[in-house]
Amino acid sequence: MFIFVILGLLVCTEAQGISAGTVFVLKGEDVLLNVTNADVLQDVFSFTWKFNGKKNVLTFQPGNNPNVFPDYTGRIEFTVNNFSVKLKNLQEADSGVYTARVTKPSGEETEAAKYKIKVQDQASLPLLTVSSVSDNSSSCSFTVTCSSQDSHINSTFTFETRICSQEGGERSEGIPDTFLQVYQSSGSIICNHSNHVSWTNDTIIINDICAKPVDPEEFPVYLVKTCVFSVGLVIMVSAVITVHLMEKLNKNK
Ligand SMILES: *[C@@H]1O[C@H](CO)[C@@H](O)[C@H](O)[C@H]1NC(C)=O
Ligand SMILES: *[C@@H]1O[C@H](CO)[C@@H](O)[C@H](O)[C@H]1NC(C)=O
Ligand SMILES: *[C@@H]1O[C@H](CO)[C@@H](O)[C@H](O)[C@H]1NC(C)=O
Ligand SMILES: *[C@@H]1O[C@H](CO)[C@@H](O)[C@H](O)[C@H]1NC(C)=O
Ligand SMILES: *[C@@H]1O[C@H](CO)[C@@H](O)[C@H](O)[C@H]1NC(C)=O
Ligand SMILES: CC(=O)N[C@H]1CO[C@H](CO)[C@@H](O)[C@@H]1O
Repeated sequence: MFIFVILGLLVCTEAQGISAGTVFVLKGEDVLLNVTNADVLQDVFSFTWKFNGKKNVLTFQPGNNPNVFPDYTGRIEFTVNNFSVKLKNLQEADSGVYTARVTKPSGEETEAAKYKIKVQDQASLPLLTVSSVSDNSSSCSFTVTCSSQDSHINSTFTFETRICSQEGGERSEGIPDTFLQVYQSSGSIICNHSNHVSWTNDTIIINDICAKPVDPEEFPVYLVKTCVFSVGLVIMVSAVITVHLMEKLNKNK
């Protein structure tokens, strides 16, 4: 009987967690959990950060030192002014729901913040292989397999005198929030393995497969919309990365 009640409670806390927006964090990185609702921080008797609704992370009573629980000593920073907590060097086991609760002097309790954290490892290197190449004077067609440890996709590309077309190409993996995509961009076939915090790719140059050169510069614009979109994406991402790098360099000076 008791066990059922406990199970029921667990299910409830799980269900609540799903409604909180998920924050994805790369394994080994830090995350700052803010209490943005300043109103609830007026007139605090005691304050707690909890993990998955039951495990204490930290308790605090204004005027005293914060009390950090054993699993978190040395990897947590608490800011007394705004009650935010920084969790450092996150590991997969830290994935879960973090809630902040305020108790008023009257005994009234309020939820001050809630975060669903999901820690993801760097996406592993995928592998791109080519099979069944058919190449003649008017068209070049081939099938690629883009694979990661847990999943794979097959996709067939056909190039007919400068027209590029593709069948298949995208898949969510067995592992949630991890993706495998294959597409052509700038004369290459790209197999992209990504999750919310990282991506990596394996690439094959089309001209290494097809004897007749495929020059993306010469594709008629209206025929390669889908291809150009990927090129645009890569350029945009590169531009963002370049700006970031330049900012970082400037700061270091
Ligand atoms: C907390 O606030 C800081 C800026 O004050 C922001 O960089 C950070 O992403 C916020 N944390 C979360 C989990 O939203
Ligand atoms: C809380 O304080 C910390 C440390 O000063 C700061 O990094 C963070 O952005 C603050 N959070 C909010 C929501 O103001
Ligand atoms: C070239 O190959 C394509 C597909 O493999 C085929 O449909 C086409 O008939 C072939 N053309 C010639 C000239 O052999
Ligand atoms: C992809 O192709 C391989 C052989 O090339 C085959 O074994 C596999 O079942 C195919 N997978 C899908 C999802 O069609
Ligand atoms: C791979 O996929 C990610 C996420 O969709 C994207 O941000 C990244 O630009 C892609 N990389 C390449 C080389 O296309
Ligand atoms: C890890 C990896 O293979 N990264 C490559 C992904 O693709 C870009 C070009 O789009 C290469 O520059 C990277 O080396």
